[in-house]
Amino acid sequence: MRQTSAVAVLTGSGVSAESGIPTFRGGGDSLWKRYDPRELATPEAFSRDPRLVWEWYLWRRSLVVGAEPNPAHLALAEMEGFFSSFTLITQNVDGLHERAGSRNVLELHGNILRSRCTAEGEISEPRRQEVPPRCRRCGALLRPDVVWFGEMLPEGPVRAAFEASSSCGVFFSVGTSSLVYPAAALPEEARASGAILVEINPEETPLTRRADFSFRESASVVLPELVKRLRAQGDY
Ligand code: BV8
Repeated sequence: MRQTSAVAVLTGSGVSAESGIPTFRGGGDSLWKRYDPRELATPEAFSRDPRLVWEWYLWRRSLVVGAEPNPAHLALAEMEGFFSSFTLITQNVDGLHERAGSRNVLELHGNILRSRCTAEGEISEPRRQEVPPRCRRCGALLRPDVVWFGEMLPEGPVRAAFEASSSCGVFFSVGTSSLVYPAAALPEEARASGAILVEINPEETPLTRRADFSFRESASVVLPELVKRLRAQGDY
């Protein structure tokens, strides 16, 4: 870490797990264990049953609103100040990195707290409390401003994420099962460009055998410890 000036970090839902937000594949004790997120987070599910999809997102929004950033989020926000180039790329839609103080955040999959008009494509607000909500400007259905399976990711954040991955000295993959593309291609991009690849995950993933270091531990333990050592040794 002391030899590099550029760090990139990819986070997944495991980073928010300790803020009380269930991960996708962990199942957890979530009310929606009977539904597979990969079934609900799709345009097909939304056109088939917008009310059901909105009930799922409104429930998840209530978890996000009630959640606080945990030590992993806070450590990443502090680490940003240690390097001249630090890019935080997240698959998460909960906005907890920004709430923890991270500034250079790339939201690859959008943000669950924003709604978008399905007719105009713009960010909008509901005209009144109804499910599914409708656009206050034109009355069309609103949708959560997130990227569903089968949808393209936002071009700007994706380009910036690949640029950061291919130009960093150290790349961290934290709290992600490394299954969802194109996000899961970023660690490979970093490695192919000569970066040191570090994984932090209590479980093994398809990335584990490709990583230079893989900590079989939770993010809220490893990241604060890493920041503490960097602060102690560095002239940060
Ligand atoms: C795309 C927003 C181009 C919504 C999400 C067939 C048809 C169409 C597409 C595909 C297809 N086959 C494959 C694809 C591509 C597809 C894909 O990758 N599918 C996978 C399942 C195989 N990708 C897409 O569709 C993407 N778009 O490719 O467009 C295209 C277009 C048309 C046709 C073809 C291609 C869009 C992907 C974005 C989907 N939206 N979220 C919402 O949130 O509701 S993805 C969703 O999964 C979340 O963003 C989540 O972050 C992400 C990845 O999951 P993880 O974050 O890794 O979470 P997970 O639960 O899996 O793992 C948690 C990990 O944390 C675990 O490993 C656990 O051990 C660890 N953990 C737990 N506790 C801790 C911890 N780690 C550290 N500390 C802890 N305390």
